[in-house]
Amino acid sequence: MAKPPLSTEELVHTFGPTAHRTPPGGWQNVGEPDKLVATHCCFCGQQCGINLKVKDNKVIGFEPREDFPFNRGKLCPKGIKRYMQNEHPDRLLSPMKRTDKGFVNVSWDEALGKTVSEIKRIQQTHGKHAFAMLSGVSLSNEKSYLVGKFARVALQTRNLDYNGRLCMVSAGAGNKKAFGIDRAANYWDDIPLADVILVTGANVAECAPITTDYIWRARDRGAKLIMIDPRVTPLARTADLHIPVRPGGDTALMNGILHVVIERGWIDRDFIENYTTGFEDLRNAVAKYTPEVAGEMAGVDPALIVRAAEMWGPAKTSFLLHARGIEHHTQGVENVLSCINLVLATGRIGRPGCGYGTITGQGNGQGGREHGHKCDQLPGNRDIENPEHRKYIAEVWKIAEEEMPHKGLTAQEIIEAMHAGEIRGLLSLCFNPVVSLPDATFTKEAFSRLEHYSVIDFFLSETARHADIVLPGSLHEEDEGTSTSAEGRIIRLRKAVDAPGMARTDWEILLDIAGRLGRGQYFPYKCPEDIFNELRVASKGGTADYFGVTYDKIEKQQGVFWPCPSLDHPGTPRLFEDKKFFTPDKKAHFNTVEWKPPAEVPDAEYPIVLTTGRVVSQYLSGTQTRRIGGLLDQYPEPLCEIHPTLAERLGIRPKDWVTVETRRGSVTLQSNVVKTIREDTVFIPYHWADEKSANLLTIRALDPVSKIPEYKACACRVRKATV
Ligand SMILES: Nc1nc2c(c(=O)[nH]1)N[C@H]1C(S)=C(S)[C@@H](COP(=O)(O)OP(=O)(O)OC[C@H]3O[C@@H](n4cnc5c(=O)[nH]c(N)nc54)[C@H](O)[C@@H]3O)O[C@H]1N2
Ligand SMILES: Nc1nc2c(c(=O)[nH]1)N[C@H]1C(S)=C(S)[C@@H](COP(=O)(O)OP(=O)(O)OC[C@H]3O[C@@H](n4cnc5c(=O)[nH]c(N)nc54)[C@H](O)[C@@H]3O)O[C@H]1N2
Ligand code: SF4
Ligand SMILES: [Mo]
Repeated sequence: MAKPPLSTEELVHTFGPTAHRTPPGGWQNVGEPDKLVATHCCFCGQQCGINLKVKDNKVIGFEPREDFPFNRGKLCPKGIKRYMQNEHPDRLLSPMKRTDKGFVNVSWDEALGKTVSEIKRIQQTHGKHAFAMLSGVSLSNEKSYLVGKFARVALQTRNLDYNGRLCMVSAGAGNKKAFGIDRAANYWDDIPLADVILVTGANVAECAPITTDYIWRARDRGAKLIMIDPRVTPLARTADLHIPVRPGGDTALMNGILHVVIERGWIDRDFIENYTTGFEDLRNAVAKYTPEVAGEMAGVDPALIVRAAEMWGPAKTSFLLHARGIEHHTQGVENVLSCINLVLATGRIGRPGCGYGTITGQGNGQGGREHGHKCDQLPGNRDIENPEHRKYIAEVWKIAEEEMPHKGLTAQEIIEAMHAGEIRGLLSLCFNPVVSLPDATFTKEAFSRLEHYSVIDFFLSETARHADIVLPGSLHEEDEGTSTSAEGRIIRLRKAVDAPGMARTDWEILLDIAGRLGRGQYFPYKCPEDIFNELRVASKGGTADYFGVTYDKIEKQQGVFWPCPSLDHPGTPRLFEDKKFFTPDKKAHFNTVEWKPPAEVPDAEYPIVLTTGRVVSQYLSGTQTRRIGGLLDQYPEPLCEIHPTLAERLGIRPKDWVTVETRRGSVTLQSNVVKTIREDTVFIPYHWADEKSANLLTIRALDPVSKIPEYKACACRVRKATV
């Protein structure tokens, strides 16, 4: 039977009259703290150091943490306000079950008993894999590792995947293909040493705010900055060169730049010959990407392509950074490879000031993609289909290798299987797919069709409204653990307070479920450090090797960069210094990539390109940041960025209400008429839910390799709204 999300009235019944709107509040900073706890921000992959002020087991404020080398006291607006969640009135304090009158509080025993009886019922009737798990990488390394093991050993399902599937997987697949390892090649201290910095598909100032400081330190030394983005983002306003690529044009653009670099003889022949493979194929392929041809494909002036090559080509040191702007595409992996090709052709990697990196997204976007959280992966970034890898991890987990499930479905494919009735039950934590997956109407239908859904969260997310059982989990500051930042630096998250009310730490909830499933003997942990110590052994010998990392070492060194294969190893801030790569032949691989248009391109009916992304004051699906008044004040509602020329043609004035329509749905919101966007493209941030959700519009088209959705390009039409 279809189960719709709970309505406003039902939520009011559960929570009282404030529940249906997002309260502007949060906890107010009052009184002197009892203690300061040195930890890190719970939001983005920069993982800034922060001191939490604690009084009477409550987080009452923060202090900048000057001692942490990455951010040295700097924070962005989200970091400053993050402490307001712990005492928030919406905080889930008790397990709940769905009734015909809304959610009612129940005991842990009842909530977990129901979850486990439904897992058993569904698996006995429809097979083990009919019960799936979805998770996320705001979780610590310990929890990411635990989730991977829990799904395979306790649930015994192959269908586990994570929200990094919407985020880091194109970069991961590209990095593994080219370098054999999935991590930024350098720590950020190399950025200020670069003479030219190329940033593509990354709104650095709003989404990786502290990285701005590293780029500006390079600028202070006279470095040149190239920004590639359909919008003139805040950092692009200070760039030497901005290339307003048409969404989806990146492979053509990068091939065009490489074409000119080769033609002018700016390649590093010695490096290419001795340390790489595949250059001749690539050279032949990019021969046709003249600036004119590439410019036409990418929708930019060919002169800009030549200019970029002239800045990048002859430089002595350089750094290339990218993020989701090039990765959220059906050609996401190839876009990444086109960037790596340029870096390799000029041989500027593995040396001071010479580097490359994808900027990770979520707090533990790096670590969370190494420990077996993905449907095809085992800890240490091992392959779940590789017999040796399976054998090694089965031994660590003390199960027979035959018991280890094989590769399962990716996140979007799990939703499709729920929609098709093949997956009938779900346990999720740390993921809000109803807001964050493309084509939200379809996602909601899929959730309505589940026979059973249990969710672990600390706020009632829009997805949790579909749940049968809600389990109150823990915030960042309520647990110990580690996380791995964009630089590949493993850091310590410290517990500041206990989880309030009946809420429990996420890992304790999973252990309880494992015990009730009769699999408790495989999860004998007393604390997160026990889990970490098993993770170290499980990762040993894998590319993401954490064996030499201990809690103590992290404290002493202000973080440890992996790979760190032994206890006396200091960690690896800069990869490839010995010009040895992690591929079987130890060489870096060029990959020939040809440009293809996005899955849906503008036509007479839907003539405009829609692209989506973020604003500085909101975070992801907004479950957390839409509850923090000070952040909401900065950007309360989603706006549609539109160029004045396009706006005028459509009869739209600043702040007019406009309706944006695609083949999936429509959204009505206010216009934000700005000259900083291409004339053929509109941009909508995606942090809002329900009728304001940008994902009502986006398309369910996936990269064939990484299975990332094409959030950054689809076709739309825009009209003035009829109010
Ligand atoms: N404030 C804030 N910070 C965040 C987050 C957040 O939600 N809010 N989320 C974190 C997470 S999980 C992530 S993944 C990162 C994301 O960080 P970013 O990837 O930097 O952010 P986005 O806004 O998704 O997209 C970046 C840029 O890509 C551009 N773009 C769109 N289409 C194309 C294209 O085809 N080619 C190119 N070259 N550019 C294009 C957009 O105009 C946009 O400016 O941010 C992290 N930090
Ligand atoms: N249109 C469009 N859509 C996008 C994107 C885009 O650019 N455009 N970006 C995509 C990207 S890059 C990403 S990363 C995804 C993110 O999408 P999601 O992962 O769905 O977004 P979050 O808001 O992080 O959802 C996490 C949920 O987990 C909860 N949570 C956070 N920390 C914890 C924890 O420690 N324990 C537990 N139990 N729960 C926790 C939060 O309260 C929230 O409800 O969105 C994607 N969706
Ligand atoms: S959101 Fe990111 S940049 Fe902002 S304070 Fe937190 S970790 Fe730092
Ligand atoms: Mo992300």
